[in-house]
Amino acid sequence: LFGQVEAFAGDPILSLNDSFKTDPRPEKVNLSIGVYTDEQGRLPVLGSVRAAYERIGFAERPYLPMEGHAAYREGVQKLIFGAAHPALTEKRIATIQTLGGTGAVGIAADFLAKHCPGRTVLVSDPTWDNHHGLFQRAGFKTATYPYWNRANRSVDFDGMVKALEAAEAGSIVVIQPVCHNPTGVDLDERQQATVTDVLVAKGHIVVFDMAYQGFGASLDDDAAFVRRYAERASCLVANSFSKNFSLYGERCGGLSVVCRDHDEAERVLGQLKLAVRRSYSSPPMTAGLLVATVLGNDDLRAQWIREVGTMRTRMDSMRKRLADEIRSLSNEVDVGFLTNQRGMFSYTGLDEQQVTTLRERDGVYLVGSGRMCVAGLNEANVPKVAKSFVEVSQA
Ligand code: PLP
Ligand code: TYF
Repeated sequence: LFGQVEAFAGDPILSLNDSFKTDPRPEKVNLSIGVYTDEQGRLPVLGSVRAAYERIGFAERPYLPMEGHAAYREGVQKLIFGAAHPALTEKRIATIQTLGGTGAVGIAADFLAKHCPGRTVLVSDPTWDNHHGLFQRAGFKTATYPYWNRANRSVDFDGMVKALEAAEAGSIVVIQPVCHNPTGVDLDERQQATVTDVLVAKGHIVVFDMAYQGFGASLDDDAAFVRRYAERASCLVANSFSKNFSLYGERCGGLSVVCRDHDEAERVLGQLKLAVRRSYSSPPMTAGLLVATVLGNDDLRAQWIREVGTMRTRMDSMRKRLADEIRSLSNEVDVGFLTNQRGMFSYTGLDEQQVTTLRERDGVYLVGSGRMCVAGLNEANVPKVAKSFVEVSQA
């Protein structure tokens, strides 16, 4: 019956993570998968989340509504837009609880396929691979806009603007507003303003995908691009709590659609609920309660904001430690990119061959594109990673 079914090659990043686990070398270093680990290499259990878990306890578990937990959805809106944002006070944002950031982008794609069909979808080159996959699954063709400038390891801003201007009016444009995966380079405030002008003038439909809010500068600063954009035009915002709550397996995320007015938002919310109904009916209760309890209580929210700060500060200091350590070994390797990029990832500029050498010879695992997850660095492994990096760069 299923003899013709093709084998699935697996997700390259998850496969790499699996081969890391079976690598017997004790001094191996995992800088591959996008997961935040602490100085001891463990997934943190945030104190705010543990406290929320204890407050929730276990009681009856009815279905949540299609759109998710009410306090969760309110928490998402305040966190992303800020409590005083006009779109929020005017009640023209439709927000649903989703199955992580992946679920948010997936429902966004399904919603757009039904209500804005036939448009081109533009994603950054490079981007999180699933952007192509999720929009193609929904029936769209995807194309790319330039983003990465290999020569100076920064944003190819001119290329990006030209492509957005050249695209057919009303195209769907996916933008990672902060802590870009996989490059680690973001638009600065002036560039955000220029891109906003182009997007609004062309009537493009923007899908912001924010998976790392709080890992750039602060929870509020990281949302600034989205907040300013939403003052100018309607847009969709997918957000993930996987990383900033360290709740990967609970599948916590949100999708918010900023609309013209309250009536439009009500109708859009209805269509989002329908998309959910046809896909998985309703989101998970424990995920909803955990995040809603942290975001909805002043004490837990304050504690969580501090804990996000701790994760961000550790990643920043590891970037600096690695740069310093490489400089102490060689002044021929340019390490400025490490501290100019931010969030969980750095595009190192290493090619596939160099990445293979790092892995096979030294047990240092990066993604084949040269992406390094800086959260996998710690005080103990930085000297080893620096030495490998210098050797492979100068070979
Ligand atoms: N979007 C981007 C840009 C990501 O990097 C990720 C996760 O790596 C996601 C979405 C998916 O997030 P989640 O794990 O919450 O589904
Ligand atoms: O970029 C990354 O590292 C993550 C990894 O189902 C990932 O996207 C890949 C597949 C998946 C969950 C996470």
